Amino acid sequence: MTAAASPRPRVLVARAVYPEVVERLRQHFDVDDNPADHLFDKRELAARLADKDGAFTTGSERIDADLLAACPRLRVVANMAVGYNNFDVPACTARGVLATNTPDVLTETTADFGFALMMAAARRMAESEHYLRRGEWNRWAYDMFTGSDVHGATLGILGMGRIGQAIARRGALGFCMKVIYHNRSRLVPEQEAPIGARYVDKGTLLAEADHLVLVLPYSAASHHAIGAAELAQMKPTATLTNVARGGIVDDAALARALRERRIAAAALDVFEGEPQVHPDLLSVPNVVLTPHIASATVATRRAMADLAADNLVAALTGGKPPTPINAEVLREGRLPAR
Ligand code: 8YV
Repeated sequence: MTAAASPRPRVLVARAVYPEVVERLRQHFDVDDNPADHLFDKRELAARLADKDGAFTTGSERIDADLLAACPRLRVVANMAVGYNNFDVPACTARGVLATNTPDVLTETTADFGFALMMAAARRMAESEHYLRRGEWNRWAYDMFTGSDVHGATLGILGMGRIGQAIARRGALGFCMKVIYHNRSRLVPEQEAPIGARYVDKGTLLAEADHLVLVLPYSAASHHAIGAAELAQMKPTATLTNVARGGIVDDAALARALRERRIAAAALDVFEGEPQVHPDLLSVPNVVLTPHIASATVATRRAMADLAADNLVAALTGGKPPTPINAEVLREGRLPAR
């Protein structure tokens, strides 16, 4: 069928995703999908998107000004992720391209995982498991893998959005933790009070937290928000957990701090340049490493895929996309009307 003869919008599903979700998209669109889950490089992505009206993306696809210039038909990019640092949002807005993400549906799942990672670091779970697997466990010892308590400790949250608040709730209500946080903006008293959260400056957060959890979005402003200088301000007994984005932590500086026991332990689900992991992190024992799976439960990944599809369908069929990032594009009326 020639391009001009096609009556339906065309969309690219850039990564392998639930076949049922792709089938649903086929009910509305001509779908170019990627069941083999080939990772498109910049040029391949531009070529596949050149004749498309919409894209279903994940954090792996970079949507920037160059790509948008090469894809003049594009009207919507629907990310299956709450984070959207893979999108140049101002460039999308300038071209009238709607960008959407998948907030809310992953909040509690990601908070569960963040809390679990923090506990794993505090109680040395990965380090002790590796020891057991290596066959080194031959006796009990009074100080074997002694860690630090989570209950009653001070939980520090950097980035107090939805996921940060959900982690704080677990700590305060489930584990009697004292919650301190730093964020671009302070919560309202009605949000702070139920969890006893205390707003502090970043220096105080670093100095007072027993367990520091990072849940802030990645941007130029948050690049290396935790580097050597910040790690030096933390307690030597403290743990650091990152479930936000790689690049917020200077991984080389963290590996050094862990090796020199300037902090006790860390837990990382995200890495600078992932899926590559800094080699120094791979060789320090006191860090728990997971491959960016904080949102990975069967139910939540499916909910994320469904929400990304909802956004794509609504945007290209005159509906109201549930979770737009740059809603001004909708107000400016550049997408098809119902
Ligand atoms: C995704 C995430 O798995 O939602 C996010 O921002 O980091 C994860 O839940 C990942 O980005 C894939 O798109």
